[in-house]
Amino acid sequence: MWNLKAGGQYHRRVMTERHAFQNNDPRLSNIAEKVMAQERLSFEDGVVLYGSADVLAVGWLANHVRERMHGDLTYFNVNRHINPTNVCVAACRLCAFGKKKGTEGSYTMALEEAWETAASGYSEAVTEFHIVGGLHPDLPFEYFLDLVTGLKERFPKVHIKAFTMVEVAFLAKRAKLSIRETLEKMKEAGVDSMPGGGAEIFADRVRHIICDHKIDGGEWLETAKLAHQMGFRSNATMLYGHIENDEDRVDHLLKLRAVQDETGGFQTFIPLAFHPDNTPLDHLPRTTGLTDLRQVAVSRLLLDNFAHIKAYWQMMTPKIAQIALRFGADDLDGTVIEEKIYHDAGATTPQGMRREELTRLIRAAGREPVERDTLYRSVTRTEDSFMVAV
Ligand code: V47
Repeated sequence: MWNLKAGGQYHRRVMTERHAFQNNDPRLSNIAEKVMAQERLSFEDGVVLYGSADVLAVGWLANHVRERMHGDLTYFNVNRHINPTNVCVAACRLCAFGKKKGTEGSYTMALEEAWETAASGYSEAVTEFHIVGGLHPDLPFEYFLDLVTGLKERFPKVHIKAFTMVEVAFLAKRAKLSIRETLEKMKEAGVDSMPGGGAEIFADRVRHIICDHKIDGGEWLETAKLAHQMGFRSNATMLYGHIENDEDRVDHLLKLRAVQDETGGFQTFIPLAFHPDNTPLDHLPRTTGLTDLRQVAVSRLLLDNFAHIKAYWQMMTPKIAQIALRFGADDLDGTVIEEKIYHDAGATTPQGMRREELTRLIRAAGREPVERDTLYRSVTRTEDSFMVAV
């Protein structure tokens, strides 16, 4: 139905059972109809969603989808990040974390140290270790396998989400193994799933500038596909807010959607806002709150085959992440305990957050917190342990 508004502007209202969608951008009307009819959005729709001045209407649509999928349920986990080394040969312009071997601030944990780190800094049992590191020029593949095996021996109940597709491809090359053989060995060692990092932006033009020495976008997607076919679940990310344009972002999201159609192996999508401090791109401005919220919303709308969209509070700040729970996100990530990648690049968020604080943020957004494990099974806690619903 069309309503004539004062000033001659037409506003379209798309009726649903419970709500009416209103917008100040007529280009959103067709998109709203598709969203209500659960039809897939196109590349052109994605570009319109990024370009629309009516961010609240875009957010409303994303929230509609989020509530259709999850109601008020909002997920978080009790996890710990471990970054075994920051030594990296890649020298990506986007990164402040990676250091050349032997330079100031570079480090590599001895295995004992990594295992001790895993046990430190929390009083509640974590359900997940999130392990990401630099591309070290001479640490052997066995170091990473031993790291995982040792963690599994010490913490048999904890899910190990380790090594981005970029690390998998790099370790395969170093060990002179195929990607399949590398993934098989990781599985034998105890890797349970993979984090979503290293995806950045798939478009070659952008990738050449921000992370020239990493695998290209096609290789990232092929590695993820193979991992899924071998039974791993993984996450997917997109680094936005640097030199990419709206078309690059849509292209990235639709490439992920196409792989997900084939494998169904992605669990959650995590948009990551570029933090420029201490990187060669430090002349670029930081993203704004509305850019972050729009990114969450467009991700929810385009990635119709992803179950979850994560508002990673470490990257967005707890306040924006909380608002994102009304812009399409259904997950805040976790307690983290110690974050390095964003803090090296100027993040001012706390290093970690207690479980109680995460649930408070979720409840204050009018949502219902659910502690999950990495595979989104609900977790029930006893005093010093946890149980996963299967
Ligand atoms: O791949 C690096 C990004 C990623 C910067 O799977 C930067 O659950 C912004 O992937 N500014 C690693 N971003 C982190 C990651 C991640 C985080 C949380 C949860 C999950 C998950 C995965 O961090 C890198 C890169 O895209 N990154 N430097 C920077 N200066």
